[in-house]
Amino acid sequence: MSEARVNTVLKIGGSVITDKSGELAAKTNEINRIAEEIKKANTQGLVVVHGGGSFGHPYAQRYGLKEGLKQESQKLGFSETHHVMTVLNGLVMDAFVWHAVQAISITPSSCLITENGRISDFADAPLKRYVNMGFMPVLYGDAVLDTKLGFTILSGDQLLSYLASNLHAERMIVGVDVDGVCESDPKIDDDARLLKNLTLQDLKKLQVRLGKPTSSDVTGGMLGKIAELVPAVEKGIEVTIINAMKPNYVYRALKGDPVEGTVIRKE
Ligand code: IP8
Repeated sequence: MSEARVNTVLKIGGSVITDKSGELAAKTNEINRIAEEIKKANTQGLVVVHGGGSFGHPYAQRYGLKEGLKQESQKLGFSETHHVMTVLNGLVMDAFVWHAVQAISITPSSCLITENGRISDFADAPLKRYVNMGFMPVLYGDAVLDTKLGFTILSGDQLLSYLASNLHAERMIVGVDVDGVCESDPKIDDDARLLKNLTLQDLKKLQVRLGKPTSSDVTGGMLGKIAELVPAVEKGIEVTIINAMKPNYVYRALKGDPVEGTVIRKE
């Protein structure tokens, strides 16, 4: 079969589509608005990944899933964590289908395996075929099997970067609940200065400076996000980080129109 024509991989952060101060708290208005923007942008060759927010993270943390299988009782936690992710994904899929987007959900725990937390095996033939046929695959951070750890938590960011690299995407767009990458943590510092353009060199310095992830986020917050994006950026895939809470930012980023945020390039 010919190569899948994936152009853009878009990540919608869990903090955008859920309320992270609650548990199992979906922001259905935001989910619907973003589905509408994606419909309106009509981007060809688009793959969407969403995060776990107040669905996946509290469960993954409660059962210590990221560190792997240590006791039998965690297996129920694995089932629960994966299940709540399918519930959130169902809400996202609801919004896409009702906005007449040809979206198709692809379950990471059923088609990929990690080794020590890194994707090592991905049965991507269906995904590629869906893209070739004009569908928009929708994936998410998930509880997944791991050859060394038994199981672990795969972040949507690792998935985003992996898909962009392996499907030879031209760009990645990351929608978060802040304006982009800032010099300090914008959730603590009101005067945090937005960094509009970064190179990999700048990124490395920033990794040292950016704050620790919040305790509710088992996959590492902004710091984890940036570390995950590096391999794709190294391959020359540009990343734009935008505030997806702001109406039409996702739409404008997809259209390639000017939009406030942080663009990260190789150099
Ligand atoms: O929100 C993690 O995905 P992320 C998903 O993209 C789970 O880090 C299950 C916690």
